[in-house]
Amino acid sequence: MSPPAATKRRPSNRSTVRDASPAKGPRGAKGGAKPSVKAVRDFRPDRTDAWKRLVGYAKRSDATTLRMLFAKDPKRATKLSIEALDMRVDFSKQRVDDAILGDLLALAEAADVRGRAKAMFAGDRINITEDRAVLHSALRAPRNASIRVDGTNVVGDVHETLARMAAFAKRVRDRRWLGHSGRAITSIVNIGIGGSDLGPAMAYEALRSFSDRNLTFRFVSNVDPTDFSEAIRGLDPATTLFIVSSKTFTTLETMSNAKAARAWCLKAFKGDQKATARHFVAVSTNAEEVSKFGIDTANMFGFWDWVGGRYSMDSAIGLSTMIAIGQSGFAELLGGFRDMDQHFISAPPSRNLPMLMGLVGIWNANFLGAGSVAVLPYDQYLSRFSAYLQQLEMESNGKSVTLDGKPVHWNTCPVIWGQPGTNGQHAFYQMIHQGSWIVPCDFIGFCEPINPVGDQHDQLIANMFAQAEALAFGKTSGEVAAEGVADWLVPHKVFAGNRPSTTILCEALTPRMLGRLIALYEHKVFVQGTIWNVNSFDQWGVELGKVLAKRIIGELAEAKPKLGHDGSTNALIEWYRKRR
Ligand code: G6Q
Repeated sequence: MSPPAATKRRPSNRSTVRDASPAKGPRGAKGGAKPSVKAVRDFRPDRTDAWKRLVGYAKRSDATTLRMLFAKDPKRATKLSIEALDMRVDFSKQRVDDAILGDLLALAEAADVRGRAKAMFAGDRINITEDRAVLHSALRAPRNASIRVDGTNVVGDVHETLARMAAFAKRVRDRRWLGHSGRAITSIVNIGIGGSDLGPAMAYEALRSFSDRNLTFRFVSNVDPTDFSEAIRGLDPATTLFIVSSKTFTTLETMSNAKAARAWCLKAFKGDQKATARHFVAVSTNAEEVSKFGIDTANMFGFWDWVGGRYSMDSAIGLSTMIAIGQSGFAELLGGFRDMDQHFISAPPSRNLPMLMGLVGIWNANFLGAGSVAVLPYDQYLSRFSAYLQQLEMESNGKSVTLDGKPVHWNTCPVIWGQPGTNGQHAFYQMIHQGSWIVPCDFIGFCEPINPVGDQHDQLIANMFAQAEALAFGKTSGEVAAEGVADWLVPHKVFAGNRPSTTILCEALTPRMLGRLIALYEHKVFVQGTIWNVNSFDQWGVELGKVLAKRIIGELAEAKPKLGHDGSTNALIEWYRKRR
């Protein structure tokens, strides 16, 4: 993409940044001193000139269709595609032109996306409500890098943990990690939830073809006992290892499942407590709780408060991934993350993949009124990718107050959903093609098949190209009528087209490529959160439900609880208690 002229404009109302008073230590749930970082911004995207101009373009945007944009500029596909890191990302089927892109880039400049990205990479405490640095980039930093938090270079700790993980993973992969009865471990069960589950579960599926096929991997997350019961089905306790993954080691679901696992394991070993040490390891920041549970802290792999749960799959939370694909595979995965980090921090905004992904998302959500985004990988191995992104995007940017605590007057994170093609084509694509909502789509495909069978991979990718083409260009009533369709049927067969999508075409689904793809979305989330001026790194919205659940768990256990909820909740509790 050539940088549109508008990027050179100086936004008239640049983001104002004020220094807050220095923090006096960690902020508890009730909040302590004011945040120490230059992060409490009163930036209002809707007050920038760029935003105001974008509102104007959006009003006229129905008059400019993708058909017209492509007809006007034969080089559009080349100009609006970026080739980098063995991928071609084609934005040309997004409803943007030079003026729109120019002002989106001006908006990013007004929000100081690049400055804020540098602050994040440098370890500034940009997660102001938890007074934490946001340093998932340090998890993949090379050994010789220096990233300081409170004066300490954290890269050394990262590599020390990676080395311990590698030594452990190798013992398991070499069948030298023996269970309590002396038999080698061959089944690995990760117990965790949210950020301690979605990444490992997604990565295992994605990289299954690189994994040791003689090891069995299962993932347990839900407090619903069905999840645990089904996960251990067919497994032998003597050859099963549980990785209890929990940053806090206090999460209700994970601790309940970990206790169930311990009971299942100890039952097989006639209550011999010593078995725990051979069949349980922990990934956590909470050594005290790990030890209380009975796991030897020598078998605990740590991480740090500057790693957010949903940004943690490349920390020790990825232990199951490393066991599956080995140390070298995991190093490749980290290398992929790092490639995208470097691209994000160094590529000019108009050629910067996460920047452009973020900006077209803002255009679609804030100006074209799209309330959701479908992520549609044309690769069965990415079957959990959309679920992973749901957390990454929606937990990060599903906020409605700004960093300075004011209500937002603009929409923030849309709903993220999707599943692999071609299956969705036979189900929900109808709505994307002819429904009343605009659903921007991300199509993700790979040139090299992992499992070549006849021409099936070509069929798969042909379908992906066809869907993006159909969405963009549709079929007019004239074209339908020209096929001899009866007049009354014509309206039903018309495809309005003009439906935006981005196509991400990658060379091959390798560990390195997976790392690049995930970091692409991580930084896209950062770009959008910065423009919306929300804290992308906290998740207070999950707290209230947790607190209420604790209270109700107590009430379900009591003989005659005094219920003080609303009428509906009281009645539901009573109805349940009578029938369970
Ligand atoms: C992610 C969230 C959340 C978290 C889980 C599990 O960013 O913080 O999904 O990962 O609640 O938490 P623990 O790892 O502490 O068990």
